[in-house]
Amino acid sequence: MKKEQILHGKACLEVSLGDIVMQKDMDAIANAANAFLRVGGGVAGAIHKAAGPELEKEAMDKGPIKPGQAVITKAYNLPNKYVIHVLGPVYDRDVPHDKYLADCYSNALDLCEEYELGSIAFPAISTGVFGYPIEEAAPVALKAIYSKMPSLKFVKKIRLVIFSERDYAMHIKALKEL
Ligand code: AR6
Repeated sequence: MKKEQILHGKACLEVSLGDIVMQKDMDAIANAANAFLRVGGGVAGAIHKAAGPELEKEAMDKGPIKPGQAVITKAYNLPNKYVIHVLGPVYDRDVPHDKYLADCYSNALDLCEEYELGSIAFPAISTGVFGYPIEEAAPVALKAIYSKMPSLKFVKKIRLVIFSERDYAMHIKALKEL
């Protein structure tokens, strides 16, 4: 698997090329959810398909959520303990989009700390259906995670799982510019 990583504080930040539902070694994965925490497409569709129908039942009771917000559920048939559902900003609508996008990563990491989790994998939130250009989203995501790393007590590994070679290259560029 293609990957690059950096250390900061006591945590490791990794960018890898892959599929968010295949992260067997991670305690939690993040879902690029919709406000009502329904199944949806893209990352959400893949996560709900792999987790099974129980995931939507639990998640829907926790919605609706607002841009930047994060909620946690069990992971059911996924190989992880938890799914952390975040609502990314719709690029043209939810402004300032960079603040809402950073909040997604920051609030998800806060939930990991609250649940004393050691690791989480994120997809590139908002960069699909929600239209956030990948070259703008990559540095926002990486900076939001990087700035939280020194304060993390439980989380030791954060992985950004990127779905295409082109998007992966954008994230590696942003990782090197941190
Ligand atoms: N693993 C990792 N990344 C993936 C995968 C996967 N299996 N599948 C797609 N991506 P999106 P959003 C990438 O649209 O923009 C849903 O319908 C994809 O290439 O899943 O936050 C929800 O219900 C893209 O770069 O999330 C919401 O309504 C990135 O993941 C809405 O879409 C995010 O794409 C959320 O839109």
